[in-house]
Amino acid sequence: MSVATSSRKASFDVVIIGAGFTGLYQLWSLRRLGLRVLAVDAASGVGGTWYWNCYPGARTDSPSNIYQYWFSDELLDEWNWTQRYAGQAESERYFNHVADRFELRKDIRLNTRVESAVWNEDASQWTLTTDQGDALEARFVVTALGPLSAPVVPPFVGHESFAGRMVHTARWPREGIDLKGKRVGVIGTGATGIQVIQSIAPEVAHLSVFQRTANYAVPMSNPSYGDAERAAIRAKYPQTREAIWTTFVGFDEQGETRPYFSIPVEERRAILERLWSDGSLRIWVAGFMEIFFDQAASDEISEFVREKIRVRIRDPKVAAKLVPQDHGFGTRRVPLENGYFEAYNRPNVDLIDLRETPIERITPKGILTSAGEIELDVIVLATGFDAGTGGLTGIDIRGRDGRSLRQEWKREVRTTMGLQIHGYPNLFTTSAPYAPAAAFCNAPTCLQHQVQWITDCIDHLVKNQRRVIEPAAETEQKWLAHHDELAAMTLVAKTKSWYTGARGYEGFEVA
Ligand code: N01
Repeated sequence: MSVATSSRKASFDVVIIGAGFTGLYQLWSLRRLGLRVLAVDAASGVGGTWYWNCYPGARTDSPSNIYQYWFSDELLDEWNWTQRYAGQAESERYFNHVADRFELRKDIRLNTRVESAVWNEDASQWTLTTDQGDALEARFVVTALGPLSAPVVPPFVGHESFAGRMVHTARWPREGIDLKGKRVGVIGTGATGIQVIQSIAPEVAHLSVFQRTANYAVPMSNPSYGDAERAAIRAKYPQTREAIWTTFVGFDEQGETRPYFSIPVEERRAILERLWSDGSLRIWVAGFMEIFFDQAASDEISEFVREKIRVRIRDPKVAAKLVPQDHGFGTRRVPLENGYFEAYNRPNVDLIDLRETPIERITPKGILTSAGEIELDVIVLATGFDAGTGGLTGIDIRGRDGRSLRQEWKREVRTTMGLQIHGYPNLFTTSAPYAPAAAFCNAPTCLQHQVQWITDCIDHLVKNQRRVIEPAAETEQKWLAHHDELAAMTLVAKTKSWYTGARGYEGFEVA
């Protein structure tokens, strides 16, 4: 059944917040059940992450053959990926194609930001209000906000005084910014900062990189695909489709099963070399599981990666700053790179180590560190996201008895398997904290898994005429205890990163 999408007050079975990877698939899935579904998105186009993150060099680092939907054989047959790792524009085209191909647009309202969602106990339904003045009633709400959708702007003193241009990578203007001949500062060296730095270094007059934590990164091998490569990849789709649901983190290859230290040292080294030369994330997620659990194995593998990085940087003093020493390889999100470390061999690129010379303030002319002022025309904030929580707390969500998710999560973030929250009936969340694989996964695999679970659950409720579903407080407590028990065994939990919610500063603004 189609729905009118123009009225200000309207009723639906399900409202989905977000029209990115998850939202589009959720819409397709729920519509097939015959439900009245609307997806709402603040952006002016579909694609979520791939709509917003149009900064220079933005690209996936899961291969295109597993960074896609599996629900339609026709889609798999007709969409032609042009590279192993798709760039932002190609990914965005894919989501637009999906929206058109499956006629999803008629049930999507763009340029519409959900501001609040209030549970009405008597009517057993949600009312959502938007910045366009809509009042949308829905029996179920699914949040498809993405884990990394609320950009964080650190509270630098003097922020407002900068006379040049300051831009967060996730709010990059779609018309682009001409950086040619400019003095540019990039703050942040996560996956995003790395992609920006390696892309703009050759074109800017001068690039100052402000690094707080050095990151490991693996060189990307990104061959173009022609018909022959695509045919070979398609021929393997049945196995790939099978594999992604059963591997450790939703990639298409399982790691080494023998214990790390049971393998002779030369053979260990040969395996690491083979994984490294694949030019992918295999060395991280399809190598040795011990990097996540065993300090001695982590030390050895981390040193292997450090050696690989060190030799690429000419100045040993710069190399010493770029080689991570404070955490093990793979305990934070590992990015792929293309010439990132070589960028620091260029005469127009400087590395500013913020651990030695912290930022004191932003000035009208640039950035003042404890070593002096660096004059800049453009400041790029590659400072990441309020991961997992930011999308949800950006909406004023009121559950049973008027409880506020924003307030509750200030005290403690809680979910049941990342899919529901006690006190918020009929609210389903995706890419939320405490899902079995919310962040530590090839996102498309785990998000499709979550969508399928939510679809089955709603189908079950509707077919069995059950109006409300909500996890019990004890169930949630048990789940959190179980999650924490497992997480505590890992080196990931002992490392500061967006995985563990660490931001390194108290206050911040969500852009
Ligand atoms: O964000 P981040 P991101 N002063 O949080 C620094 C996905 N992604 O946007 O590490 C100075 O990783 C911060 O320093 P520190 C991917 O999952 C995927 O880069 O906290 N610096 C860090 O260097 C990725 O992991 C792709 O000490 C400050 C950086 O900013 C996730 O998105 C591409 C600071 C933030 O790094 C997030 O990546 C891009 C401050 N006050 C992103 N505050 C691909 O698929 C923060 N920083 C390839």
